[in-house]
Amino acid sequence: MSRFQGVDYYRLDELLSEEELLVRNTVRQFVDDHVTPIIENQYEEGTFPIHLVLKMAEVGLFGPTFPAKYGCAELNNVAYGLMMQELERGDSGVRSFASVQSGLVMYPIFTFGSEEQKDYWLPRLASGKAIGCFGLTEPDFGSNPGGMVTRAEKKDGGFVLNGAKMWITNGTIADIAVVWAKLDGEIKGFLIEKGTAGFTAPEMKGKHSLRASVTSELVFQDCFIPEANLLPKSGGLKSPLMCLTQARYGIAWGAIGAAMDCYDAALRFAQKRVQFSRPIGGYQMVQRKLVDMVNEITKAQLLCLQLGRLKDLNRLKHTQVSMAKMNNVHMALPIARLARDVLGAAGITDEYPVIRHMCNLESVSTYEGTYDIHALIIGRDITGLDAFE
Ligand code: TGC
Ligand code: FAD
Repeated sequence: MSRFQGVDYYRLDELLSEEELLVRNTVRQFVDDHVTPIIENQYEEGTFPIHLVLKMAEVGLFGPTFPAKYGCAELNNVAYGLMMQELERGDSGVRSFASVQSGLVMYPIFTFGSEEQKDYWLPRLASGKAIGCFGLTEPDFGSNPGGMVTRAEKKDGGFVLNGAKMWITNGTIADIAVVWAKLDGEIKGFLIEKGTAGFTAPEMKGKHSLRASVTSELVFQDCFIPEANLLPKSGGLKSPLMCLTQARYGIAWGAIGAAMDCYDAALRFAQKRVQFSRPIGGYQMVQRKLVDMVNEITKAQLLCLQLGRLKDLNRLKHTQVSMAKMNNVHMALPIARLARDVLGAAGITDEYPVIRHMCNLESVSTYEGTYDIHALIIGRDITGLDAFE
């Protein structure tokens, strides 16, 4: 049984099905056994634990909501969310790997792909035999991906791609890249296989955040792609934005996991650490910090649980996912900082997971839309007025 007991101040476990609890506990144990023991070293080295990919697949972490015929577990979205929560308790970089594989690679192939593309790629991605990445962001187009300049040109038997993507998770290690480019002015999705002539994916170095994750550029120079590699049902900015909704959903749950791990470390430390002849957890100001943490975590859990139930009922609005991504990352970062403070000097070391989570959450805050971008998305929804125009 996992040492980690979770945070459940409002008895939310009572709202979970047996299957959801089983899935949650399985991933919790997986993190204890395989992620926690190695993650500080990987983070320090700045490498992704690639040896975990097949093990992650065995636990069903890739495309868990997709049909069994592709080798997936056909779980509901609450179970999927709980998986992302537990994985991010281990590390945001490891959760990112799974989010990209499921939400940003399997989802667009499942949703916009041909039967041949689905039959070929989905079982490989589910089993971890193939790794995927998602190229939307460009050097000059981050929050505003609709402005992208990567271009596809129709040629005999296929397309020629020119352009560059930046900040792409898994890029260098990916067997297949889902890349968004303009074809006659309309955004389309393309599948680019590793080793295609004219395509390179150099790793980006120098990150102080998400260090146990590969981040890359994708460069296309007269890169020829066969006709069969166009995602035939994709079209317009809406297609990549639909993928972002999937990944943002997982991030909203994941941020809870990082926050729970920080709270757990701070609580246990505060109960033991003695200053002025008392455990620091007995001081009013430290208690206030711990209470703020558990309070914010509980609210974030409620937000995600209802979000997941709505998603399972097909009643989800993407603006609701924006709210959960915005809120939950915004609650997790201050919790990591507060936990770091409670730990004193020990909080800056790799003896505790807190500073790693804190640095990771800076990336999580920026990718998949910043707080302000999500605020504007929700602002547009409630006022009917578009601040992006
Ligand atoms: P806009 O007019 O809003 O949208 C065009 C059409 O798309 C629809 N739509 C969505 N549909 C599904 N899900 C969403 N999230 C959607 N957002 C919009 C919308 O209804 C519209 O449909 P229709 O039928 O009317 O045509 O387009 P806009 O240009 O105004 O968009 C602006 C904005 C800010 C919302 C959008 O560009 C945006 O979300 N920007 C943020 C960029 C971002 O988040 N990039 C993430 C890159 S991937 C990444 O970071 C991976 S991290 C991976 C990891 O975990 O490691
Ligand atoms: P900008 O868009 O330049 O924003 C800079 C600042 O300006 C932000 O504070 C933003 O909120 C603010 N801003 C921008 N527009 C407005 C506005 N209209 N009003 C008010 N404020 C505004 N992308 C992918 O496609 N695939 C990936 O796999 C991927 N993985 C990533 C992994 C990591 C580790 C990181 C850090 C990023 C990743 N990204 C990925 C890119 C990520 O999605 C972008 O960084 C993000 O969308 C923000 O874009 P930007 O960095 O260009 O910032």
